[in-house]
Amino acid sequence: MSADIPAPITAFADREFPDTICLFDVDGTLSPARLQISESMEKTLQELRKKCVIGFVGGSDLSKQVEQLGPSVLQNFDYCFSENGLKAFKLGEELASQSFIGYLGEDRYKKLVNFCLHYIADMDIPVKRGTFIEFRNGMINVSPIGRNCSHPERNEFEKFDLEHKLREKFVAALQNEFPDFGLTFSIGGQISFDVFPTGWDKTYCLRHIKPENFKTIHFFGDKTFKGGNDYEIYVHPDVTGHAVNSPVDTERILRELFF
Ligand code: M1P
Repeated sequence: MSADIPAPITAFADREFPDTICLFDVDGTLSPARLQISESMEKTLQELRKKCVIGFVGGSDLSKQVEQLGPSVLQNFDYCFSENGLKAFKLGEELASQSFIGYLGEDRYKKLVNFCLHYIADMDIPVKRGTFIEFRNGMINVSPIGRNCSHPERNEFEKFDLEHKLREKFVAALQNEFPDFGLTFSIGGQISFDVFPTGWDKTYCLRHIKPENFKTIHFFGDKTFKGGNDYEIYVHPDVTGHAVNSPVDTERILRELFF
């Protein structure tokens, strides 16, 4: 949030609804995909934080979330969950995290990466850039065009993929090749898919908030359909899920619920 807006630092118990937490997906929910949060959304969240506890849970790593939600993100949210909560912060303090490589082991990891790189090399797509596999703490992110593409190139890829189902076919090939690796392949954004151990989806973050015993857990996300990366948390029995179609829609629902 911008420097001229002081972030509230009240204890959870002093919020108007101390037993309620609002968790938000990032891309398409708090900000447009891979773009910055609006001033209006920042103000809404600041007001919301006076009423209840707030957090975000995104598939991306923290550096991308800082780009999108601002450099003070760890101060402006009570909970910050990067990589589905595999990297987690409460009130700016880091919580215990999980490692993808620790789960999979170097040998199986190498087989997976080699398969992906061969598959991408054989793909005939209009544009290829760089960083086809991004290695993160709790997952890997695989992109046929490469994460270094420009914004117009990412939009073009998304359209091309919608027509040719490149990522869907890639995921099917991976599921066929590695049925016993216990992995989930999740298409959450425009140009890539995330690969993580089954169960390490966005519901993973719920274990970090369990000690607070929140009575109401709201979740807002735009990929809440089956196969989307918000689906599992959206349908979780402990969660009240809200499907949104844009950040503006998120603000509309928040106004209805809290203001
Ligand atoms: O937050 C959704 C997804 O955002 C990015 O996806 P893409 O670059 O394909 O638009 C990635 O950071 C991905 O990991 C994440 O799930």
